[in-house]
Amino acid sequence: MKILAAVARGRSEPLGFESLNLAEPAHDEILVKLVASGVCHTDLRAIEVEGMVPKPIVLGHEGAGIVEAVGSAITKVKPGDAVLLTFDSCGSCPSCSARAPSYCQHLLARNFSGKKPSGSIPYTDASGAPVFGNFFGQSSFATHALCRSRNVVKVAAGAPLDLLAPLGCGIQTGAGAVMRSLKVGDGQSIAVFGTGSVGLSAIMAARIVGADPIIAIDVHPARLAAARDLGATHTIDASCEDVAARLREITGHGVKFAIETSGLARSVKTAVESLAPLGTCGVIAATREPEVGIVTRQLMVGGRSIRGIAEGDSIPDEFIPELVEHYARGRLPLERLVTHFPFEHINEAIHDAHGGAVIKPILRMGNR
Ligand code: CXF
Ligand code: ZN
Repeated sequence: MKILAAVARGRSEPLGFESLNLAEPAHDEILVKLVASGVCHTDLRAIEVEGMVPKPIVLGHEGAGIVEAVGSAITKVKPGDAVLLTFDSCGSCPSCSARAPSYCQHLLARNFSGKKPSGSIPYTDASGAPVFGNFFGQSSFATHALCRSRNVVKVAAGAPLDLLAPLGCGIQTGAGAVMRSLKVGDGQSIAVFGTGSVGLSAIMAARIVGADPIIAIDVHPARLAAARDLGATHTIDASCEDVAARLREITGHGVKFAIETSGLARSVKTAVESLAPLGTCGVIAATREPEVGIVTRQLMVGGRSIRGIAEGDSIPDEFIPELVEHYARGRLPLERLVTHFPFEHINEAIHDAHGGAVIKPILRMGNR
């Protein structure tokens, strides 16, 4: 079948709209007609960083849409079902067997290789040349996506897909870091470094679990205002305040939990240094600098920990419906993070996400 997709061909070129050929779903595949897709910073990184994914490729990994067709082995969903798309995992490695699919041993092959698990390349372009896809098991910057059972989550008919789309990555990453990975509890202190969509999702989740204080750190006053609006009890402007000193002032002996979403080495260092004894720092963003400068003595003395977090330790079939319920009850006001763009304006959405003019761009594909 023919689909329309935004194709990334080179690192400095804008995405280009192309008609591509996509095969009908195989026995274990699900064809989804996309209604919306969030844009995540990992999409931007994949465009920019040479070698992160093969090119040309169709990116996008916060898709939401309606099932159009299913292969013969699919029982989880049927045509007409509304679904959110998320990361893919193999389902049988030690991590998946231990209910930790976001640490699947085949995570890179399943989500970043540009190929299907069978090794085939999903599309051909107008000249018959191959185009990579299957990004996070979906490639949602398109009118249609081929997915598999493990990376689709059914939601209620009529659910607002053009708001819920980013639950599949950015929102579950931030919220899951608080609710799943770190299991932050009532009355426990948390500092969130970076108030993009992941950091703000962590703040909304921290409010849901009753964390206190909830301290947001960023350099943009508008983002800090958004953080306060969404649950932060305190904010620190790192452009003009001494973050470590302010954290000590607010908490006395340091924070129980820190979440680092900015990807800045000095921010990771401050986050770790700000931990109370037995505190944990969750690292959600990869730093570009090779050295972070954490002194192991800081970890050892006081039993402090630092741990990496991918996709908020989410088991999507369980956690995404929980988040949908929080949204429905008004506890996860996603609409405050979102700016909508028509699919045709994808390069503008990417530009605005880059510069921080918008928190979470969501593309509308014009279906439904
Ligand atoms: C994540 C996905 C899982 C591995 C680490 C990076 N990015 C999501 O956007
Ligand atoms: Zn993402």
